[in-house]
Amino acid sequence: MTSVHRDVDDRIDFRESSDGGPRRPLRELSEQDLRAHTAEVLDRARGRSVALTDAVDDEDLVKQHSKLMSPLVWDLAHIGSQEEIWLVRDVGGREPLRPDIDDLYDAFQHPRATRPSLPLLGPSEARGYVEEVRRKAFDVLERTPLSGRDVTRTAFAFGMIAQHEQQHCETMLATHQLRKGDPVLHAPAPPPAQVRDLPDEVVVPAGSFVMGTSVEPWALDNERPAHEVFVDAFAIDTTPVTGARYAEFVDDGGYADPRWWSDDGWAYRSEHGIVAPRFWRREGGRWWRTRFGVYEPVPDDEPVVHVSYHEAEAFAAWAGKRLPTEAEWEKAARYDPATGRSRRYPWGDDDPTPEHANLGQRHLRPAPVGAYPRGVSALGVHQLIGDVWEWTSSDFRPYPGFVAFPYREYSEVFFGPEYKVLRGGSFGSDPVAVRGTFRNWDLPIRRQIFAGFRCARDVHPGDAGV
Ligand code: AVJ
Ligand code: FE
Repeated sequence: MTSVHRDVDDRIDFRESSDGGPRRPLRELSEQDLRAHTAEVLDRARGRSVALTDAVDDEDLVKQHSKLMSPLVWDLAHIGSQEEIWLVRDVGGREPLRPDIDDLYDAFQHPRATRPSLPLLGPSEARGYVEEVRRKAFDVLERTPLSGRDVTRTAFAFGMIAQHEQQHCETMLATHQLRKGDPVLHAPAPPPAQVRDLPDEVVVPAGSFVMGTSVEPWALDNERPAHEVFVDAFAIDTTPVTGARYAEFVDDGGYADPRWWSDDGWAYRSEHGIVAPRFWRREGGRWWRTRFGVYEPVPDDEPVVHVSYHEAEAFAAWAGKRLPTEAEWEKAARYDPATGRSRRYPWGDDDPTPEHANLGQRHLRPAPVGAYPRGVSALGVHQLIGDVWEWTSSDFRPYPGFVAFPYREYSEVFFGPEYKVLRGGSFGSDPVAVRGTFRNWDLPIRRQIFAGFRCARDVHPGDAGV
């Protein structure tokens, strides 16, 4: 794969939205409309963090449910602390509210495992703090010109903080999944499959496409800039790998056969005695799982979730395939062969609606494959956005021309070989925090996140379909 950094066609074509009204790009909104939209997005994030923290009692809020996670009350105050730092102090130029707690909620000062022993704000203090910060942040939003400085142009910092809160809402949802006890979160089931008998794979011919973005106003630093990438011909699974298909791998002895595993993967599997996805259990001749406190059969046709990179890679080897690279994933999601453009989302440039993708914690599980025909990409690939994060084979690295913005600790300090990129968002991700260009990353051993995968393979000129 080669990548060229030069001026590329990176425009956005908005069409009519499904409800008839024009859906306009953020940068074309009046300041007043942009403020109203931004306030709505911030309100939606707050509604969710309040719901996730009100769902349990105070004892549960301050407790550590897993060594991998912070107490929920830490996430809540950390959300407020980041909002204070960026919106109140930096953008607003206001006096600090609680300079004394900056360090407690600095993720780099205290690893997750040590957070419960810190003198954290208690539940009611934390709730009061985030409310006070939000009042000030809304006041700043009212008064700040949304042009000029890079950090305020098109309300960037406000969008970044809304995404930050939603990212922590997904983290808090993962904490809920690790929590023991009766179910406290409830949501309707996702839609059933609408289309069946989809082809197994889609073949994508060799060629260049535009990866990343320079024009999406709320895209984060690691998604920038847009650059042209040549991708060899490949085939990619039409849908994520399902629970039934994954169970075939498990039942075929996949976890006991080092042929399918990398050295690191085999060592990790052996050391931790891993024999199936996290939260799976074999009972009465079939696989069961625990999902937000509910014990239920693993659904055959839902994408598998809670697998590590190592497990995804081993499955792919067993299946005679491999994981897609990040560029392959993004090309499958965004490239429109009819126009040669890269779209914002698989279905086009319009923001996601409930018809397009399973996002936003509307359903507390992935939807069956085939449930979102309206979310299909121009190339014919389904469910790239929503349902489950998808592991790619790529390390988390900067694009050519990367500039850290507005702070090195968002992305830059994580670049390198330790982290693998995940794409597409999950049922737990809010639409504001997922795009065709959005990049997530985690360690290859992690499986508490809502991650699954799909496979890819090389195809060669002369193979059928190329
Ligand atoms: C992009 C999901 C890897 O949760 O560690 C939250 C997002 N950065 N607070 C994370 C983030 C700072 C980040 N991920
Ligand atoms: Fe954070």
